[in-house]
Amino acid sequence: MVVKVYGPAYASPKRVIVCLIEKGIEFETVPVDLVKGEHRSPEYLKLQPFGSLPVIQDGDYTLYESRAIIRYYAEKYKSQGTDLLGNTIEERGLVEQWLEVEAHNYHPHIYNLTIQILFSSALGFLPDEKIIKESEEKLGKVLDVYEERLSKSKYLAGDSFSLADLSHLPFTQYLVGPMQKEYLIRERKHVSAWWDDISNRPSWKKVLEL
Ligand SMILES: N[C@@H](CCC(=O)N[C@@H](CS)C(=O)NCC(=O)O)C(=O)O
Repeated sequence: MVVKVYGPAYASPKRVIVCLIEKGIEFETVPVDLVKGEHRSPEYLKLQPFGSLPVIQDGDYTLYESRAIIRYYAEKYKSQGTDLLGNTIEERGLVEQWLEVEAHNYHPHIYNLTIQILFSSALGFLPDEKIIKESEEKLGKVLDVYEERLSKSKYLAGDSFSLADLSHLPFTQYLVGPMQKEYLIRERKHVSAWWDDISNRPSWKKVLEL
């Protein structure tokens, strides 16, 4: 059964796609155009009642929320492809901890920057310099904690690449690329080495080519 991923052009669906590639799971993509409002169509809202991307359909199983989807596939195919969850329950605990950090400490600030810098004109408003400055500062403080953590372990949850690292890829790519805020990564030695490592994985390079 080929997994259908809705909305491949955007960052959150890419979180799912890079996971499917790491796990060696076959997938196909279904374009959904946010600018045209396709995520608000009655058909799409039947799949994702909050109107966000992504959704996956796997046979008659439908799942939304990108981090729920990556946890589902990492667990379902634990022994296939890259193990993304750790080998012991303690390692798993750390993966979960850093996934939560990504979602609740890292993501809100990088998401604000994304909306203000990259999508404000498409959404019809002017970027708010105050929000940009504050978000940049707050993200810097979060990255200071990452720097400390990554001075002690190669990846966020330990010695192996995991869902916790993977989950950072799409929005950090916006940060270092179109947002031109690469300095936030590069001025922190261990964060910089970590970013080079995870963003050079063949799975992520493949996502960028899609
Ligand atoms: N928590 C959701 C958030 C997904 C999200 O923010 N998706 C964006 C695209 S990257 C989106 O659909 N934005 C349009 C909207 O929410 O109206 C997830 O991780 O799946």
